[in-house]
Amino acid sequence: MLTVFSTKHRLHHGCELKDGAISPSFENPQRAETVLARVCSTGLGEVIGEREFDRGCYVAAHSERYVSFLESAWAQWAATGKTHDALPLVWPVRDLAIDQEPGHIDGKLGFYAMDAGAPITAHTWEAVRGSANVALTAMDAISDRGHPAFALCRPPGHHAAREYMGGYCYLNNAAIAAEHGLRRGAKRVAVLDVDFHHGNGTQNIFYDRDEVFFASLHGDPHVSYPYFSGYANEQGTGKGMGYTANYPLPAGTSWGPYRDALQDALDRIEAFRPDCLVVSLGVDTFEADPISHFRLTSEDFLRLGERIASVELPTLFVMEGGYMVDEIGINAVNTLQGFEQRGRH
Ligand code: SP5
Ligand code: ZN
Repeated sequence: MLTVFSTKHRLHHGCELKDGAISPSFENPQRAETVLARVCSTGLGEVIGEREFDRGCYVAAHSERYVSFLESAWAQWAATGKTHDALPLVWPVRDLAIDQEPGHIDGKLGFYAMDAGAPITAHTWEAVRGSANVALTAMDAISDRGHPAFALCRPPGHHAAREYMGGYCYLNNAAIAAEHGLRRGAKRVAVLDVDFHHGNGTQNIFYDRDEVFFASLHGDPHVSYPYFSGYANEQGTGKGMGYTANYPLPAGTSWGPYRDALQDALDRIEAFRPDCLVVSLGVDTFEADPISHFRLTSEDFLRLGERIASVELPTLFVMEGGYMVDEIGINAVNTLQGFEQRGRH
């Protein structure tokens, strides 16, 4: 399988607010390096760098003013004399003004963020653009050749919505790739999100659309981040009604019940008859993940890949979460190898 990787991810490493304190983010550069090392040591296939893409490719999934904010946020923050990571501290919830973009950078950060888990540092935008370009390059490979590909994205993307960042995510790499697939001629694209956390950003971007079917398996939002989305009754709106499927699962979920939900999602994807499949591949469903609560083993990721292959679609895997750095490479590449083994039979 072809892997696309950008060295630009190394430019981004920041802090997050957790457990009442600011500390280094679980989402760190070592994650992508460990996955790359495993791709190479297992001989998964060729590794190529990312190509450049127009800003219009990002604006296909995000608003113009949000992309402008991401481009200029660090400069505006630094202009106030600050040198540490930019994080938001106030949010426009419920009856506060959500239609008026503030001028001050502190207001802008809250306006364009869902949490204090997506720090902006001096070179964050370069890394974020590199990550989106990785996903776009990999989607081109699928559109050109119909072969599967692995976009080794970092930072991840699935919490990023049309107009806000959060949960380590800025641009939604999977959504940007799906939009690119549609522009390249696909009539319908399915997105399957297997990260432990609900793919709220991807859901938001495609909620009213019927040419993208979105399915997500994740920790029940009643007890798991991001808490405010991912319930089973979220099924889409307008002509998008019925084109979003959520599978909230209890803490402690292991392969058996996970597999049953996965099979239901895959059956629905097949019924949708998409031209290609984008998989938001988070491996934070692993039993030893430090911030998540499922119990998949490294072996289970082989079976996950096999099941995904069973729908026999041109497939783009996009790296999302996974924070047990020692095993992230094994678990991500096990999924890809499971997929390829099934494809050979
Ligand atoms: C892409 C992705 O997987 N984003 C996940 C963002 C999760 N952010 C909230 C993490 C909450 C961590 N709380 C547990 C701290 C352990 N001491
Ligand atoms: Zn996650």
